[in-house]
Amino acid sequence: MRHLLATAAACALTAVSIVTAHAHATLEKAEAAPGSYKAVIRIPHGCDGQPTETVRVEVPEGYIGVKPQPKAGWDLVIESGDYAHPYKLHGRDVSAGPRVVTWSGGALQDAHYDEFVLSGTLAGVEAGQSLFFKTLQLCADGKVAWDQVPAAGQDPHALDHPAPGLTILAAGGGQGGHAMNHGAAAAGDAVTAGDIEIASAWARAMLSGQKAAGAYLTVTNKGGAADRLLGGSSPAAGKVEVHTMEVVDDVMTMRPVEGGLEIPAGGTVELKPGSYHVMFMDVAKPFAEGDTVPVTLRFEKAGEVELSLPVRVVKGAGQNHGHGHKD
Ligand SMILES: [Cu+2]
Repeated sequence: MRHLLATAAACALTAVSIVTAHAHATLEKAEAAPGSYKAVIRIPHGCDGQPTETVRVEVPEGYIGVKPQPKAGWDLVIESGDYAHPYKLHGRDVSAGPRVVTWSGGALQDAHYDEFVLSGTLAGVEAGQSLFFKTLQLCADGKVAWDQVPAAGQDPHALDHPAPGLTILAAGGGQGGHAMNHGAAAAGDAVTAGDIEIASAWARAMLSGQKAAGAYLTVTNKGGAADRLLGGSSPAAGKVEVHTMEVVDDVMTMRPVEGGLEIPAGGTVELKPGSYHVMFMDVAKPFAEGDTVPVTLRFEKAGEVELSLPVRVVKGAGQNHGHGHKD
């Protein structure tokens, strides 16, 4: 009897220590729609029993205009740098901001718990995408790095030291998101390059066997001189061209726009079904709803602009999207 009790107690202790060792640094709210987001990073323990003296968080691409919350007893350092591409934030172009935030000089005991808070905006992100907040804890003579990012299809629970992860929800689908574009549905934020702004970009879902698909977007030229959309390229297609659509001899015909599509100074050109469009040709794998298609568009003056296009099904159309190309 006495022996049994002792064994049970030992098992209970072992179970407790395993649970402690496996408590990861995590985000309080692991799902959010584009827009305002408060990242609360929870630090559950120190480094092998030692108190945590520094917490360093890498700000993921797509989380912009970040402001860290100061903590009493901790020094706060913000390292800023360029974003991978410019974003729109409250109507302004933003191309750089905080990339790394470090709280240091504290003493968070191993037995204690604390939270480190960032406030910012999720921009240029799409539903289903994951953002990872790589987090480093430094102690007197040790560290814990929460910096592992799951490979495609890998379960993050299989990782020893996963980076705190955030999954993006559909725009407007969650409470607290206020970043809906007017009429742009979930097409993401506008992307800018020089004087050119691109919004509401998407690609049409394809039927199996189709080799070509249209993509649509709104291009605004905020500059004082006309620019031209010349063409583009995509790893998903053999060729990307700018097309016009017109009726010739009662047949709807598409053809490349010669010399590129002019975007007048101060003007907006809408590429839409039945009109101008970007054509993906020689597509190996038909675009399916839920995919995103990367494309680089080329402008005469603004240069190259990288976009990732959500794929959408057009209701009641599709069948009639015969392709009258005359190559
Ligand atoms: Cu076309």
